[in-house]
Amino acid sequence: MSEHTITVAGVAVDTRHWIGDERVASPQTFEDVSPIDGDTIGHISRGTAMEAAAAVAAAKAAFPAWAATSRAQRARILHAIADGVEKRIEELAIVETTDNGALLRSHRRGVMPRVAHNFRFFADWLLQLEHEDFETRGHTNHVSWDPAGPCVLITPWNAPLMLATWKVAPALAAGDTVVLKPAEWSPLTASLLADIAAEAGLPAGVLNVVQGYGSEIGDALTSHPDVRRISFTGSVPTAKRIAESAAANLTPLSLELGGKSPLLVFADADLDLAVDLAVEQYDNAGQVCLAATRLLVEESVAGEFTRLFVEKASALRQGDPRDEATDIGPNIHPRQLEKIDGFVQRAVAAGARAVIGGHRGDGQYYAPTLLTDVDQDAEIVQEEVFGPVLTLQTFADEDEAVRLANGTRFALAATVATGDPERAERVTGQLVAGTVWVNCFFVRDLQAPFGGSRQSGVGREGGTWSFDFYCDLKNTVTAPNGWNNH
Ligand code: TXE
Repeated sequence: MSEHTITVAGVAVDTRHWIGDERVASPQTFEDVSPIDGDTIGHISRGTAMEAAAAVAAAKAAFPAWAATSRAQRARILHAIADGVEKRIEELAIVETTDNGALLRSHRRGVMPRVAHNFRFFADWLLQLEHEDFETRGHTNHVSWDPAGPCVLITPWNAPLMLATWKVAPALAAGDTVVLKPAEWSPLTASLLADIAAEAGLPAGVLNVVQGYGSEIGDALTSHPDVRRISFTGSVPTAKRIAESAAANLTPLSLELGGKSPLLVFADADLDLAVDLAVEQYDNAGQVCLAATRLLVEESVAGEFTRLFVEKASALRQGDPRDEATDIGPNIHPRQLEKIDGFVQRAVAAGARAVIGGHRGDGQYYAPTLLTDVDQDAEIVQEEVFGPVLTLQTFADEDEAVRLANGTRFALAATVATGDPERAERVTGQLVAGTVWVNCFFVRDLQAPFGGSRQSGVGREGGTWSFDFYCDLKNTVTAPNGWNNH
C-alpha cells in the first residue's frame, strides 16, 4: 500500500489525483475531517492549475479513441462500472458516511444502488437514442449526437458520489472524456470511483479525478480552452464565478444550484401524508437542494398540521449516522453549522418563533427546527439555509399560496399536498419550478428532465436532455441519390 493510501473504516482509499492512468500526488495536501466526530480522516492531494492542466490534457488525449468507440462497447463498460459499484456497495457506503455524515442505511440501501443504476440507465439510454430521419424536399435529415470533448464536472458534498455519477455516467455514455472535481469536504468516493472505472476497463484518460479547493483549482479547469462542457452542482455565488470563467471560451454550462422549495398544504389534503412529506425535509440533515424548506399551509388546518408535525418531528432520532436507528446525522462542517445557526439566530432576533429546535445540538449536530411568524421577505424565507431548518407560513387561498410559493429567486422544485385533482392541476400549472411533486416527494426517474429555473440553475439533465447537453447535436442533410439537386 502506498504512503498515499489511507484506510477508512477498513477500506483503502488513495488520496492522490487520478490523471491518465496514474496516481499523481501534489506537494501540498488538505485535511479531510469526518463530520461524525471531527476526527481527521486523512490528507488529500491539494490540486493547483498544474494538475488541472494535466488532467484536461489527459482527457483531451483520450477523447478521439473514446469518441470513436462503438455505442455498444461504451455501454458494456458502463455496465461493468455499475457491476463494480454493486460489488463495493458496503465499502462505498461506509466511506461516504464517514466522509460526509449522511446516513449509512440510506447509502447502503438507496444511494449506492442508485449510483450503479446511474451507469446502467445511461448505458441503456444510449443504445436507444435516436431521432427519426425526416425529409425536406426529397433530402434526408439525419440528427446525430456527436461526442463533444473533455468535460469538467464539479460536484458538491451533500450527496457526493450520487451527484458526481449523475454527470459522469451520461458524459461517458455520450463519448466524452471527464475531469471530475469533487468537493473538498467529501473527496473520498470519487477516488474509489476512479479505481472502479479502471478495473471495469475504462481506457486511461477517459475519467480523471482531481482533488482540491475550488478556489485554487477551479478556475484553471473552467477557463481551459480545451474543455467543451462544464456541469456544476453547488452554490449560486460559485456558479456565477464559474460562468464568468467559462465565458472566456463560451464553454456551455449546466448549473444545478440551490433551492428554497415550497411544500403547499391545502385543507383538503390528507394531513397525515402532508405532515410525513414535511418531516421528510429533514433528511440528510436538511442538506438537500430539492428540500421543501418552506411549509405553506392553509390557515384552517395550520393548527392541526403544526400539532401533528411537532409530534412526528420530535420522534426523529438524531445521532451517529452509522447507527441503523438514526434518522438525522450531523451537518457536514463546522462552517456549515455556523452558517445554519447564523440564519436561525437572525430570524429569531427578527421575531420568528422556534416551535421546535432553534439551537445547536452536541458536536456537529443541529436540532431539527421549525420557525413560524416569518414574513415572506425575511432572510430565513428567501435564502437557502442547507440545514434542518424549515419555516411555516399560512395562506388564505390558492392565489396567495401560489404567490408565496413563487416568491423567491429560486425555482428548483415544489410539492403540493391536496386531495383535489383539479386544484392540483390548476396549482401545478402556475408554479415555477423544474420539478413539481403532487402528494409525493423525491421521486426521480432518470429519464425526466432535471434542473431549476431562475437562480436555481441553467439547463436540464436527465435522459435525452443529458445527451443534448453532453453532445454536439448535428443534422446531416443528404440530397436524393447523394446528389444535390437544389
Ligand atoms: O458550495 P460551493 P459550498 C449551497 C448550500 C450551501 C452553500 C455553500 O446553500 O450552504 O451552497 O456550500 C467547487 N471554481 N449548496 O461553499 O462553493 C467546490 O470545490 C470551480 C447547494 O460547499 O458551490 C465544490 O466542489 N469550482 C448545493 C463545489 O464547487 C469551485 C450543494 C461546490 O461548492 C469554485 C452544495 C470555483 N471558483 C452547496 N469554488 C446543491 N445545489 O445541491 C468552489 N468550487
